[in-house]
Amino acid sequence: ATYGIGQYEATFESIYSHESPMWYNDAKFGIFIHWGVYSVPGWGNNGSKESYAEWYWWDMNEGPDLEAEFYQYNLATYGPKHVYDDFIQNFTASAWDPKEWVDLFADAGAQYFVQVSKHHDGYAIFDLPENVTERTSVKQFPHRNLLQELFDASREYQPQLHTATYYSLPEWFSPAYAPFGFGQWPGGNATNPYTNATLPYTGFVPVENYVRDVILPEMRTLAAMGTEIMWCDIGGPNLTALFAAEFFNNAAAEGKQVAMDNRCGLPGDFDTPEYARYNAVQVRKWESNLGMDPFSYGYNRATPLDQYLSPEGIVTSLMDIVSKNGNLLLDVGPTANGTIIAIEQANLREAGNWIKEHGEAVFGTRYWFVAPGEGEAVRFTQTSDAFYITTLYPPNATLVLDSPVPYVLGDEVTVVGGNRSGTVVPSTLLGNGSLQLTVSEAVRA
Ligand code: FUL
Repeated sequence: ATYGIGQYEATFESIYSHESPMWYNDAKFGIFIHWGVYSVPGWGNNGSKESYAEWYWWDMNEGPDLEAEFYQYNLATYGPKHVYDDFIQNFTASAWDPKEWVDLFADAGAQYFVQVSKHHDGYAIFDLPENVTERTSVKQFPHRNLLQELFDASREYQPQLHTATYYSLPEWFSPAYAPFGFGQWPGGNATNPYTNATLPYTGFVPVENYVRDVILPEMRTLAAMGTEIMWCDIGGPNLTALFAAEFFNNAAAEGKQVAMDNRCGLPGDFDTPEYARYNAVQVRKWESNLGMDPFSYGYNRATPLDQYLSPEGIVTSLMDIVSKNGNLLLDVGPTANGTIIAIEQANLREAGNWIKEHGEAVFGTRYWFVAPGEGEAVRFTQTSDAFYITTLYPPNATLVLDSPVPYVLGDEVTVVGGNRSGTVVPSTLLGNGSLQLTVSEAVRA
């Protein structure tokens, strides 16, 4: 891909010609952060009933018929007159040290993070002019430009740690824009029929105005703050081609490379399967996003701690995804005071030990053209001068690879990482062409 200065025009074809940057293809592992007003209730039910906790506002408005347990939980916990924006005063960030976050991301071996800058609830955690919106963490609680503080803290780790932002295009229930937005009050007005709570109704604006006066300036603000990925959500009415041409051209002029995902209303640079992943190699770049929580991005206090993704789960997911040309964007859901809960921290750090120790098989690699079948507990990556075999479980003493691998008689197979790094693993080709490795007790231990 080339990224020429002034190369991009605000047309579908021009923006579509952009590709995911080299740093992004090399980075493999990012941390997603859903932190906002929804972190205050921080609840999304559990088990098979679990829903995304960052959807609290949506679910609390669904009423007793559609979301009975949600409705009851909200009523029992906060009473009938409590509206979503009453949570804002408890979005305190009182225990938040952005440096602790970026230290954790670095310990985890992550190469980038994607901070939610504004979710569907429309509450931005960065500064915006009053004529764009007053629902920001600067104008209201906790009266801080949280995104800017996080970006500032991440400087210590740059350029290794890339800084990026999630941005939801539409907003729910905004008194000014709801009618064309993603959601409406049930019944189509600004009073919630189930709680009788009424939001100040300021009249509705046409969609073109919302896109021009809210979405575009918000995206431009994020670009000016130096976001390296515009990770949009939901799509819908937009001026994305106009924004993207500026975003790409300005980056090129600064000698930087930036990316957009596939949810900005255009195909974007990479696909974003959600709590899902591809089973086969995809030639187009992709990124699987999922929470460490079994089914929520935002903090969910109802989730038992033993259900968070384990260190083994993180590592095997990463290697599976990377072997198929994907990146892993793994989400943490901090609490309202800015704490990343202990289980998430511990599991990220433990996974990070493995990831960093085996970094040469992960970062900067490319996929091998064939991914082993589901039953085969190995994954392949390669660079221009090495081929890597990662076992998803401790291997048997004799490991036979049925998949075709670029092995030539006489090639040396050695251990990567740890204190046995460099140890030779005896290898041979079987009569049917399969590679057989003899993995000694010492190497397996
Ligand atoms: C979805 C959103 O609705 C979820 O809340 C979450 O942000 C996920 C990454 O994208 O579309």
